[in-house]
Amino acid sequence: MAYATNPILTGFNPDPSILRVDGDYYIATSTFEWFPGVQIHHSTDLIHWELICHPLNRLSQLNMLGNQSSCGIWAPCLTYDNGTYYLIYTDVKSFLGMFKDTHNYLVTAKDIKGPWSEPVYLNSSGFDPSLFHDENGKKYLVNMIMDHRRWKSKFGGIVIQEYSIEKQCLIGESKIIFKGTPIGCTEGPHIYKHDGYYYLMTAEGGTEYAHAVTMARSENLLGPYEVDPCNPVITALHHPEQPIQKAGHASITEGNNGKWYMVHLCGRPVGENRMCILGRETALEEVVWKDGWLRLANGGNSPCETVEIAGVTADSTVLKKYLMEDFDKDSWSIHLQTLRVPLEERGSLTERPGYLRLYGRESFTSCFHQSLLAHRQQAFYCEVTTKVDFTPVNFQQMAGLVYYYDSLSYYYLYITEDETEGKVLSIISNILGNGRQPIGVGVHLPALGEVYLRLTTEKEKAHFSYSLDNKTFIQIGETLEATVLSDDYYAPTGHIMFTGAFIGICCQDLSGQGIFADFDYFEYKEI
Ligand code: 6LW
Repeated sequence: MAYATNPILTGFNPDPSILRVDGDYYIATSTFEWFPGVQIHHSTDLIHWELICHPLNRLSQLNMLGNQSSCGIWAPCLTYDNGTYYLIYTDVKSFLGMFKDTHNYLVTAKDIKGPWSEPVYLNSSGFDPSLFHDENGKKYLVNMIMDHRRWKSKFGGIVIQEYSIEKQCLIGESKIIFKGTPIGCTEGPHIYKHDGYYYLMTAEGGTEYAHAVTMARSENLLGPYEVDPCNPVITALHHPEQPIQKAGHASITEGNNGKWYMVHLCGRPVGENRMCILGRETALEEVVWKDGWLRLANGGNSPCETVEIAGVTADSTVLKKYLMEDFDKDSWSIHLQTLRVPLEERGSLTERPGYLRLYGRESFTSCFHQSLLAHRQQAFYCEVTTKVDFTPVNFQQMAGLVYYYDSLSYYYLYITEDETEGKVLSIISNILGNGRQPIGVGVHLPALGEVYLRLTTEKEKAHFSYSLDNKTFIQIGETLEATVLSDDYYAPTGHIMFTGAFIGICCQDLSGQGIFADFDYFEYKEI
């Protein structure tokens, strides 16, 4: 017996869109302001998953310069028809306040690993677009309609419109086919044809602890749709004691074994305030079609921690993740991402062979040109180490290791030059924009030479340490509260944010003199 353990995609991998082609499974997930855009994981057994590509790897496909935090790629939809892979995505330009600017695009490829095409613009009427390939060869785009009018629900319903491959645009009239259920917050639509019915699956309840999956069906694509009498199909709302929470925003596929599976967004809260440090992740459930409706195979409607995968004899062990990126090749690991745009001239793997040279640019507050390369945090217990050679000449020049949520919330262990104390190692703690420097000027460092910087995370807690010999690591600064680097920590502000925590290397030069820092390696180790 083989089984999958949830979440199957750990760390910030929300809004999963699953696809099976010729016995291979693929899941596309959201990447927000992180570049390149969209993560596609691959599996042959639903248990072991490998990140294989980011389809949006060119500025002509995705230019997020200036995008606010938590904007960018929301909820991609990956489908396949007649030898072509289709990826629908939204580049959200802004979302705080009354309005959201949500531009929806389509790219295609003959191979899942690309090259993916230039984008075709579709519409901007709302987010969570999804492409349905009908049996008659016609294709339809569905998305949620964003309604900014204060006397209406922001969630204006699910709209459908035909897409023409020939004309490469939406054609005909659009129509709202589903206004949602009393659960509300109707989004994340996907249409499936099964046993003569069109099934419209949506996410409802909002992406936090009331999240749920709603199913409706119709004999006609354009409706009317009747809601599942036992709705919702899945939610964790009534079981706050369970480790897998926030179950919603799902997609389904038939498995190689003839059974059906659902992947859905989930969260794993920690601490008394139930904060999901690892962001929203992806879980798997086995589902069955029963009496014309979709049901969880476990008989209930709340998520499972493990799922038996019939017909698979794979070893169910999932190894702890480990990455040693030593920057000795012409590109870095697929697991490392930049903010909003590629590093381009801000980073070099050739100026000093075996090192990544980061040229100092803008601060973490900037939504434009940051010199930062980071790995999503995918486990509660991990240790990240880098070795950096940096010789700043003023206090506006910094380089180091950052534990990052977004432009307002991060912990930064950095090297700088103090006009009185010389080269020092210091810490910035900036949470929801409230900046602190908990250790003052910082610890003196030798004027020249490399320093080892480390972050160790232990669920709700974390701490920085440093070494000059890579043998003795000395903790620097206080124990850090990790739960503040989470979507949930923003909730009291009235703003929902959407990303998880990242750990990265970076360099800033606010004096504009273009100083650089050389990073010998970046090691991410789950412990
Ligand atoms: C996603 C939508 C949502 O597009 O969050 O809260 C967005 N609901 O379904 C980003 O994950």
